[in-house]
Amino acid sequence: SSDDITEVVNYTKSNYAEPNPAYFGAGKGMNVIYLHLESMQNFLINYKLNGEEVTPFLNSLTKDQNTLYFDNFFHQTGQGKTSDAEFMLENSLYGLSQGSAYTTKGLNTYEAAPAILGQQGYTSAVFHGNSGSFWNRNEIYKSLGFNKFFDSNYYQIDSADLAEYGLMDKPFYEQSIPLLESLPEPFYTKFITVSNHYPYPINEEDATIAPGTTGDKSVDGYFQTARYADEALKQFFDYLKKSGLYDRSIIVMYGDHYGISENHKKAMAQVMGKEITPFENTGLQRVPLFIRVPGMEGGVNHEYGGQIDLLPTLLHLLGTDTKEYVQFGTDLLSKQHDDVVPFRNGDFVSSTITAIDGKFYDSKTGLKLDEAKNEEAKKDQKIVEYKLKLSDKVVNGDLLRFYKPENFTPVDRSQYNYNNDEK
Ligand code: GP9
Ligand code: MN
Repeated sequence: SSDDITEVVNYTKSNYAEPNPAYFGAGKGMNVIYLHLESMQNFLINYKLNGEEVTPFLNSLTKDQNTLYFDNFFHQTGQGKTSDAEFMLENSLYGLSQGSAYTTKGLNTYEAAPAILGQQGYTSAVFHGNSGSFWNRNEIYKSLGFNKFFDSNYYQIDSADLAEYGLMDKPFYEQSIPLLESLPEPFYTKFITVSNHYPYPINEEDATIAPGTTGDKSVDGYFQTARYADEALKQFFDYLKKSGLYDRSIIVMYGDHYGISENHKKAMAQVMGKEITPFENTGLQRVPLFIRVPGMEGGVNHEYGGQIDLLPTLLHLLGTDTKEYVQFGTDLLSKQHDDVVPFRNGDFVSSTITAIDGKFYDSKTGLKLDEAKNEEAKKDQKIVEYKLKLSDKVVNGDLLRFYKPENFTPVDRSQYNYNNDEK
């Protein structure tokens, strides 16, 4: 109802974090290229397997002059996995506690990145070498305002290049180039990769690093498919540099969710060299985040944050204020960024507190918090629950129908057609 949306808007306005002048507009007018790093966990970054780097290219970006690498960035997905990650970064709304909002709420009204940027002259597109109906993308992308959706129909997929969830990353990027070049600039794009997907199978000729030695097949293979994904990325970056796009594009890379689930604790204990306690398991929900902006000062950023924060962060880099929008995250680069990161099950993590199942730990030491600190944690816990509840109200009640930000033209789904009927 309209009362509900008033409560939501009051809350998100009070939670708004002002842009940091050192970054606001740093990428104004530039293209946006999101590279979705399927199942990439942060422990892989700078990890050495038998003395060898697993992701040498991503590792090199942690030292790139114009790249910010966030090493305390968490995925916040639930059952909707990839689709939850996408949902958060396009909307700064949480995925649902059950199922996938992409699937069940595809026809809602949204105020998503492609629509916001579309009104500033951006053309938006998604590239994905899988069938367009997977996760109901071909429907919800219209509601989000994506102009184009290049799904598997737009790619030549030989059986040798076919992974379980679509075209392998190297041919995927290669074949995406002419499609990308068909777009007018500036563009807002997202490339959704699939090679590094559970259960991490790989052909011998694609494997350029030896498997892990835990004896757990998916954990051992994960290093090899992650290496392949890293090589594919490097190739795509080579193209971006050659074409000049590199110098006029913001590149954002994020891990979408964990690759190795809790069912593989034993093998992961070997990988990490320590027992995977609930506290360690929470730490393993870190996913890499890289943001490259030409001309921006890079470095390693230790701020605690999550996928919900991507949209306001990006919009501020583009010089677009976010005050009028209903967004549950806050700009990672803002001095007022809220570093409490809710997980979809109500647990949370911040630079000081890690909350798991109602128990509170010190984020630095992993030790249980003492009574005095527990009180602060309980307050954070309440806020986390309130945020998730409010976001759920928006999504379940389709509340953005009742709220039009100033200068925002609502998306008309009937204007979009992707020609990606099933083959
Ligand atoms: C498939 C892909 C995988 O199109 O994006 O989704 P996931 O299984 O990781 O949620
Ligand atoms: Mn995924």
